[in-house]
Amino acid sequence: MKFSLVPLLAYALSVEGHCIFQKVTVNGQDQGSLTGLRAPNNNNPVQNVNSQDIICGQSGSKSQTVINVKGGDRIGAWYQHVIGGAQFSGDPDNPIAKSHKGPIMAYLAKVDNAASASHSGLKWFKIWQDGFDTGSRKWGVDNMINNNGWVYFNLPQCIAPGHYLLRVELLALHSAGKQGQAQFYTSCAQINVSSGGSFSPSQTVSFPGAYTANDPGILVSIYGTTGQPDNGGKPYTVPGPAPISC
Ligand SMILES: [Cu+2]
Repeated sequence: MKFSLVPLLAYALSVEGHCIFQKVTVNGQDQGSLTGLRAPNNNNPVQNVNSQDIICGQSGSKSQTVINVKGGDRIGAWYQHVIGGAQFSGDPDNPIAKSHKGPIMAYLAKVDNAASASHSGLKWFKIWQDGFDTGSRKWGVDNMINNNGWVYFNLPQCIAPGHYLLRVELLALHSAGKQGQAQFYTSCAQINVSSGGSFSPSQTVSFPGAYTANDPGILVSIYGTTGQPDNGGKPYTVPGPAPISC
């Protein structure tokens, strides 16, 4: 019997373990599926850093809700393989395929009305990132998988009150040794900071614009000499600016 591996391989590649950021918690309080979010309708990544889709993902669902938060609140961002959770019972690629190593980041941009503002042309600043820890050799994605898809960070205490878009970005680097093959998984949450401080960023970045396809954290082979996805134990440079401190 002639047995071809080619169709099997093609199938395996077509069910890649992508993911979607699709739910928010505030201090543990569940805001509901897709509530307060601009999220893609499917789990395909964005790979072109110059695309408008790099901002909040491919356009999909857009909530009318603005989520109320305060400076210092603990935000949870939930990534799962497909909208709603696992693709099927026992899905090994939920919340994401284990191959998809990389950093996770959070940015804010001030807007007048988070429910209606365009996400184009905004001035973004980074508030948090989980890159690669050379000691444990764990990536941000490893921590997300260990938390069943949850990414947790605190809104800085100093954030000025008002409406913002909160852009949460997972960058999967398993194929990033070739230009254009890094995978960006991003949605934006619409938030209203009811109390905080008076922070106003002195430096901001644009999306698109903040990244180039050959940034050291975007065009990068994360594999060590024996093929292990640990960046060879070397430090990894997370794309974009440093997170603010206050
Ligand atoms: Cu994927």
